[in-house]
Amino acid sequence: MRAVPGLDPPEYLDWTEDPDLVREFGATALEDARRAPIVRGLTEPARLRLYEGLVRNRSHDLQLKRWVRSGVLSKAWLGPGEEAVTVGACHALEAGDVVGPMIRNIGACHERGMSLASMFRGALGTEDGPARGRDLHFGDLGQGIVAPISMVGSLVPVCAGLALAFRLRGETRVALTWAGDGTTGTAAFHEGMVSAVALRAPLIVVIQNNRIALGTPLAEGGDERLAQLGGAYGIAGLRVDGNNVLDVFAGAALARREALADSRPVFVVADTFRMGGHATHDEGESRRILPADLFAHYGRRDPVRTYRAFLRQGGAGGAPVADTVLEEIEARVEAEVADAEREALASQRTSRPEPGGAGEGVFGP
Ligand SMILES: Cc1ncc(C[n+]2csc(CCOP(=O)(O)OP(=O)(O)O)c2C)c(N)n1
Ligand SMILES: [Mg+2]
Repeated sequence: MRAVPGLDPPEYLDWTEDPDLVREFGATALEDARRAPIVRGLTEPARLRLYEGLVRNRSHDLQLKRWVRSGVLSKAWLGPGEEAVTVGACHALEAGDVVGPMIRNIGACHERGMSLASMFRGALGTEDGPARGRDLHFGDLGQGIVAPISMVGSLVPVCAGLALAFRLRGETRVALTWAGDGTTGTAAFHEGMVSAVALRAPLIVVIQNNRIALGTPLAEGGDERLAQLGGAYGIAGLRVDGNNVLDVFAGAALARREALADSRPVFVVADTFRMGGHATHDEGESRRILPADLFAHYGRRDPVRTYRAFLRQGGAGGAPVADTVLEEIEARVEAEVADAEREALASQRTSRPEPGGAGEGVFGP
């Protein structure tokens, strides 16, 4: 897909295909004996849907950033470089499963059924948006998408409760949520995990280790601590390459199987990197406090472009995909974003929330 000067990180603007990294991508996807058959079993349409999801997630974020640059929005929370952690996990779920995305996982909304137009309306806070302009954290319970909760960690007990309800009703459903490296230190995360283990809830928690929490870099040894977190709760913890959408997909699919078979929570620990700031306001700070070689390392492993190169080459049970097929996907998503942008901007003009209705549809005294 096209890189956009001024919006994409410099590493993506300079990105060139590295045959060794494309080979590494395929090898990683087949490294684990239990995950390899899941990867090999992916049909071509399913592989292409994963690519489309990555392009949609990246394009969504670029549109929000465009709006920040042009003054339509004051700020946006984006996830450049982390898209595979969201898209791979969502595609491993079945209809009826529930997701609880955090700010870095907004792609879960479109990959689980919300339209980009609705999401853009949510970002612009319009009355006809998913939260009716009350909150920028939106979801759609009708489609199994719990809205993010600002207080990090709080989605873990909420999703544990949903998963418990599925088990008690004898339903074959799981709840999946994401928790950042920083979030694993909260009481809510711990309380949610202890409850899920004790009550045998089929909950998947994707530990999204992007090596930073706001402006606090991961402490030395943090990677290993997170990889072994499952031991603290006596549950399985699969470790996946968070920049490899096939590995995340297979890890999450396996986690789903195990969570349901054994009625218990499972961790999927995804190693990745935040190529931007916590939000659009502090991108410069990230560059100052994190080592440049981390940006270089993960920049070369852009989850969207590396997967595209892998698809073109073929491998892991898939035939080479023609450029025209990939270009057609990119053009389709580009048109989807342009239409959604137009619709949401029209809503911004015609569907502003009335101040007098601010108390409607919200909990409060
Ligand atoms: C309970 C709580 N404490 C502090 C904050 C402020 N805060 C928002 S995001 C964030 C960092 C979270 O880091 P991490 O879990 O690694 O997620 P990331 O932003 O890296 O995806 C913090 C401290 C919050 N929202 N909730
Ligand atoms: Mg983090």
